[in-house]
Amino acid sequence: MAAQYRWPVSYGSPLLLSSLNPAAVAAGIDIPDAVTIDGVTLSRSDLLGAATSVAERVARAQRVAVLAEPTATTVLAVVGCLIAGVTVVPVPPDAGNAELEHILADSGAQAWLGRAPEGAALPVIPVRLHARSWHTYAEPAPTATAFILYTSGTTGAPKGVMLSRGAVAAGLDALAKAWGWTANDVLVHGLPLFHVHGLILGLLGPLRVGSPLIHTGKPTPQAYAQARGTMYFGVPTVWSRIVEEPEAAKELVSARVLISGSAPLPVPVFERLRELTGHAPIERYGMSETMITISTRPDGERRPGWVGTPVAGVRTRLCDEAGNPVPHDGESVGGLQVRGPMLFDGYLNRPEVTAESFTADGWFKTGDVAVIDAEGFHRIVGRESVDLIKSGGYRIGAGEIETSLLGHPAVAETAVIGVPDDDLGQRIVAYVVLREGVDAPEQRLIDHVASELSIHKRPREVRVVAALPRNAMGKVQKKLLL
Ligand code: MCA
Ligand code: AMP
Repeated sequence: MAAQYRWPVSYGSPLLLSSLNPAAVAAGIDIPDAVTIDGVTLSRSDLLGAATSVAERVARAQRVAVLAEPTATTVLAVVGCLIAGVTVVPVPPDAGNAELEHILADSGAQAWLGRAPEGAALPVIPVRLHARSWHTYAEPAPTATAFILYTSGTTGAPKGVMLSRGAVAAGLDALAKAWGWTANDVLVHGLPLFHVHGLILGLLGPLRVGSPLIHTGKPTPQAYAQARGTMYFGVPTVWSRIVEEPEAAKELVSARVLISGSAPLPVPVFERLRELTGHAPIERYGMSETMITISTRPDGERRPGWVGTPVAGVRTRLCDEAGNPVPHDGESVGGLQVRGPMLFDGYLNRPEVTAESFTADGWFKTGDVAVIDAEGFHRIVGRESVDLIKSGGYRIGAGEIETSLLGHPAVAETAVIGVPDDDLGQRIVAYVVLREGVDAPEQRLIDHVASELSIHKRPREVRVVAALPRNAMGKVQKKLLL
């Protein structure tokens, strides 16, 4: 457990989902459209009543898995668990067998809440959209684990990031302050509900701040254009697809803020978005382990290619490989380290990896390299490791894909890299040496990964080669493949 590394939590409302305060809802402080998703609109009282009914059914569990499809069922499952104080393990809805087995075994989830994948071995607790309960639950402690989010590392299977309720609340309050986010906003996005971006910022944010949420389903330019919100979230791939459709982009003129994160926003996309919508996008930087720690501000400078300054409660610094400080002069590059009240409590079941990811004096080593200028503005230069790939805003470990490919009978050796891609930021490319005398169409290898892991982890391209470039020690030289 790494709770000792987190700074003390001090946050606004003592209720994590403060807009669902039972007393306020009973007193008639309701809105008809708290959440709109998958063709269903839930008022605040619908949401509270139905989620409390879920809470009653799930309250005796400690930890449950939720197949995080973008549906009202997922929303009620997550909110019900938060009401009851049960830890949620969100599972990508398209997770293949290997990924699913790993997440369930590692997390120790006791049941599926809501819809379960076909052939599920765990018991299934149903979620009923029209059930209602008005039982009141005491607010669980801020130290309780709200979520275990699975995220890829450079090697091995994904690790479970433990996020406490206090960290979530502090992270959301810092963003509300940074972005001037209030109950008068209407948030629009179409991001997946199994990562910090779509789930915590994109669902719990509105429920804490009290602003309605419109989830668009697939985040297409047309869906964003039609939604008519004040605040839009997107990963860079979403924004680059929007600027390719100027008619849709122009519909965003009436928004208050457009916010980009999860991966670097290319400068030409930033500029084109400003031209078409009149809004210079807000860029913000974060990680599953830290939530959002750095952002530009709607009332401050927005500099293309830069992600701004730390949000409330966060401190940042740069260090070289020996741990010595690197000057904040806008040019010197160093490893970015952060601290703040929104940091995670460690990787589940991995105390050594948790300890290694913090410095002796309690700073989290992000693994990103950055520069900081004299005004405290940050630019993310890249990752320390070539083995962490960002594709469509998803963090994908090369090692996990290599393990999957090596499990295919035709593959003798493989090296997976991320190559620059205009649409996805990075595109996953697998170099493969086939076993002698064996042939396998490239598409079959791609499908193999898509069926074992999640679809977004599939290589977009497989390049069959006679040998991989190796150094004298026999280590694959991925930089030569790039
Ligand atoms: C193609 N498909 C296949 C295959 N080939 N399906 C199965 N097997 C195959 N071999 C089809 C699928 O049927 C599906 O089609 C489509 O490919 C899905 O491909 P995908 O690449 O996933 O879709 P995309 O349209 O290219 O997605 C772009 C996207 C997505 C919508 C931008 O990448 C996305 O949602 N990204 C968000 C990532 C995110 O939220 N990251 C946050 C983590 P069909 O679509 O027709 O069904 S970062 C974070 O949380 C931190 C804190 C932060 O900073 O925010
Ligand atoms: P994840 O844990 O999936 O959220 O991935 C976190 C990683 O995404 C960070 O370590 C960065 O490499 C990258 N990232 C997130 N936001 C940004 C951003 N605004 N600019 C550049 N990289 C980003």
